[in-house]
Amino acid sequence: PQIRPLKGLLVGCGFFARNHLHAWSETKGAEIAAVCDLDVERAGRYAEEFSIPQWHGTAEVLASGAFDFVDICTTMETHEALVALAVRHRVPVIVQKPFAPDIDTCRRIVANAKAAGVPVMVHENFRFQKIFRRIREILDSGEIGELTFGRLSWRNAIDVYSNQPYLLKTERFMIMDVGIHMLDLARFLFGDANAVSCLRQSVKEGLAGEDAATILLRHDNAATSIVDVSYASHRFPNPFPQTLGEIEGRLGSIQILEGETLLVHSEGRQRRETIEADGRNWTSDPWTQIQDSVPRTQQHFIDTLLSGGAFETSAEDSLQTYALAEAAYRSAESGRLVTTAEL
Ligand code: NAD
Ligand code: 89Y
Repeated sequence: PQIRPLKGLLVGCGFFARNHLHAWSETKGAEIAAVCDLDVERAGRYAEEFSIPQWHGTAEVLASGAFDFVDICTTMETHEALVALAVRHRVPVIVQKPFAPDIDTCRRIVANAKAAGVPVMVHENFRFQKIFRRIREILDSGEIGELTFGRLSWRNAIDVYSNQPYLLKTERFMIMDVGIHMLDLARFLFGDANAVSCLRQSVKEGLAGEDAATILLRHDNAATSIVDVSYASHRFPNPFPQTLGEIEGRLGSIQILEGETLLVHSEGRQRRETIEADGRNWTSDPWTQIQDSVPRTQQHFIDTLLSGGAFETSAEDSLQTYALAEAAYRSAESGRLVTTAEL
């Protein structure tokens, strides 16, 4: 039987929402029935561009009962109130990273949603990049054995400030903006971590927060990983938005190289694998690798909502990723190793 698509409200018609709207138009089992933004003209422009029948100047329309889910694509300081609004009206939520400005707020959001039984997923799309799905497959095959060490490195100098000017004024900037993606990847690849050491740097002048950070993680399985992120690294050509690095196991290793290339070392040999872009007509370089991950993230949300299973990056699971970011800030402030048990 034909099941009607779930109807969604998209909240926040800013820079990144354009990728969400393109992705929703190809997500099976869902459609966006309305968009909203505090700037209602902005909402109207996106509604027109994406042929969405309704637009509004507030998310209060969630009270109408017309929506099966809400996609929150606003910056972190708005998430607690918006998720609470959705929870009040029993509407399942997918909400962009970073989850909230600090871990206590994340915990309140999770407790509130859990008490009401409303599903909430954090839109954490980097683990849905094809390259990390392929790495996960290689790790699951056992080819490189039990993991011992890894490094995930995001260093570039894109002018992030033109598209996302709010980052200039964000005190918890780089660890929240890209560090959180890397910490989620570290958990996706190596499993949970329990202790963090971190140094933060403000390289560009005039920023409210850090634009670079180096984070050392101790994982539960005794593996060590390093996450390093920077928006002040001048490389030509610019490697944005690639996450580079290496993963070492007892039987082999994987290098993550430029050009979405994996160099897999095992059984005394090396093998090269190159990941191809999906080839969507709405993606464009250099953003393709990120854009291609958005439909997969949203499809996971809808499929899991329909099946009643657990989201990979449920709000509750994301508390563990967030704890690593929170511990990173506390380590940078105190100059010592911080365990997640202390938080
Ligand atoms: P933006 O500032 O360009 O857009 C946010 C929009 O939300 C604005 O138009 C604003 O008016 C609107 N808004 C704010 N509060 C609202 C409310 N209560 N109700 C309705 N509308 C409201 O921000 P952006 O750059 O699009 O980023 C949004 C989020 O997406 C951020 O958390 C950012 O970190 C994240 N992001 C994620 C990725 C990724 O790859 N996952 C990439 C870029 C941005
Ligand atoms: O904000 C960042 C993110 O989350 O992904 C890419 C980005 O938009 C710029 O680096």
